[in-house]
Amino acid sequence: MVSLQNQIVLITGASSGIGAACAHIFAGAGAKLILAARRYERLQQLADELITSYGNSLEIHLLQLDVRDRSAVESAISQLSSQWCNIDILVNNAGLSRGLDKLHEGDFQDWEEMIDTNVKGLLYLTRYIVPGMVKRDRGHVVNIGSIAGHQTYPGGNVYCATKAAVRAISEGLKQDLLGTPVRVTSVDPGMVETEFSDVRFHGDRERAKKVYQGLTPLTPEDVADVVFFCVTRPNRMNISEVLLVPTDQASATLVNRRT
Ligand code: NDP
Ligand code: 8X3
Repeated sequence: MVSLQNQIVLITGASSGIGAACAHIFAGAGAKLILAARRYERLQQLADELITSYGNSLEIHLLQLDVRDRSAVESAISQLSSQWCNIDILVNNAGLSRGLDKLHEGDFQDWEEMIDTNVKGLLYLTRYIVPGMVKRDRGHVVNIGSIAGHQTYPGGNVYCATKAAVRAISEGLKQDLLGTPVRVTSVDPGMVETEFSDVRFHGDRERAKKVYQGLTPLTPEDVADVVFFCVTRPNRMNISEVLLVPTDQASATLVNRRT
């Protein structure tokens, strides 16, 4: 098992859900954390929680960053100090869905937001960080994909397309890094209860709650556990793709609701 002690881990979308759960599990393993998101005060709250739980020796660097802004990503990465710039693990987690409209009735702004965040943002982080990994002969990129990248569901159209793109990008990156020790993993969850559905439905909490009604979804910690498992395997081993779903979910459209 690879030790994460003192490894530098950058997590995008750390202000909530799966990203925040990843921050917890990596902090518990002694990693140094670069936590990125747009909501800086949420990152500060998380950092306080982590220090309370894991102690003052925990090293954390916060980045207020919109992954859609290529020049902001470039300057955030290029301006990291020597203490922080040698990133060992990149968790490309920032992402969102917007709406569940039929494609022919879809909202252009929703489409742009999903494509710019889930695809282009992930590409920007990867493009600015992976060259350093190749140079240092070490590194691991974990992309948070989705079951939506494997199966399209009604109204999922553009969100599913972005996650199918993430899957293709992970596969392509692995191919392009062949011959280097840098590893690439796509962790693809089914339903996880986070702020995801609140964001999808633009803050309509009642509608968001119904998504998980009568079934037991995954928790963000379940996903973080899988990410942790993947990055701590021996260096000879690359877990390329993991699809994890709740026991109550058989496919993107087939779930077991008890009510
Ligand atoms: P949350 O809404 O709880 O978290 C999403 C995170 O992404 C937030 O921290 C948010 O931070 C960040 N984010 C969104 N847009 C941007 C941006 N432009 N720049 C920087 N950060 C951004 O949802 P989840 O934890 O569920 O989602 C995490 C990932 O998991 C996403 O990629 C999602 O697609 C994927 N996923 C989720 C599933 C689920 O059922 N929940 C299932 C499968 C995959 P902030 O707003 O502060 O910027
Ligand atoms: C999130 C899971 O099925 O709601 O990627 O799209 S799903």
